[in-house]
Amino acid sequence: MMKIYDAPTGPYPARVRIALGEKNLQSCVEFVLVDLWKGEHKKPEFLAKNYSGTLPVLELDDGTFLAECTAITEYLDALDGAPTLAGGTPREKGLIHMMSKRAELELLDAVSVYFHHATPGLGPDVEIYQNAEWGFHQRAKALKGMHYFDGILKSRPFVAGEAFSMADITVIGGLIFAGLVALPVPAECEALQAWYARMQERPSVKNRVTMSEH
Ligand code: GTS
Repeated sequence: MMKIYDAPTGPYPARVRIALGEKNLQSCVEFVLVDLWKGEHKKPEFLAKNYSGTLPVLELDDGTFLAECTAITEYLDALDGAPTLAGGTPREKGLIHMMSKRAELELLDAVSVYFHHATPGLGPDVEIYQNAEWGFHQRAKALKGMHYFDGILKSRPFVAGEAFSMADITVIGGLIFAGLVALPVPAECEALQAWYARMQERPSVKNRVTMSEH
């Protein structure tokens, strides 16, 4: 049985949980809780699994560790030989990768930097270096990113085009994190709000937190 090291309510873990739900793979993994608030992810034992000290991490049956949501999602998506989340054609793959990376750079990672640098973050024991100015700069970047994705979603039903993909999952992660740090989607971003409401109806998104309670 594969193992996922994560935290049930975390925005990055959410990305892999949504991917598992979309691919109907929830019963193929065992969840191992890592307590971020206690800094378990920065302890040598965990750093041996993921040098970057972040969640989630997927452990394969042969002992291989996969970190990075994008890498884990691509792996899970390819298992059945019918990739949907990372794209099938070269064009789809390129567009999805670009839009997912953009969602990290312009939204999700920016919100994360805001959280870790301009708020108490995970507390003084874990946040050993903070730069509030950088954090607020990233907060502004995230808000700008929301406007960008709003513009994208005015003209297409999903972030990378006509179908749900990893790029949608990454923007969802961004909005989950934004919700946790009280950074709401601006009212004028109507297309982004309508898309997010639709996304929250998907079973994979709805059931992600309780997925591990079996
Ligand atoms: N680039 C990584 C990925 O895509 O997997 C980022 C992962 C990440 O930042 N994960 C968060 C983390 O480990 C988990 S959560 O905050 O979403 O629950 N943060 C802890 C830290 O100290 O940065």
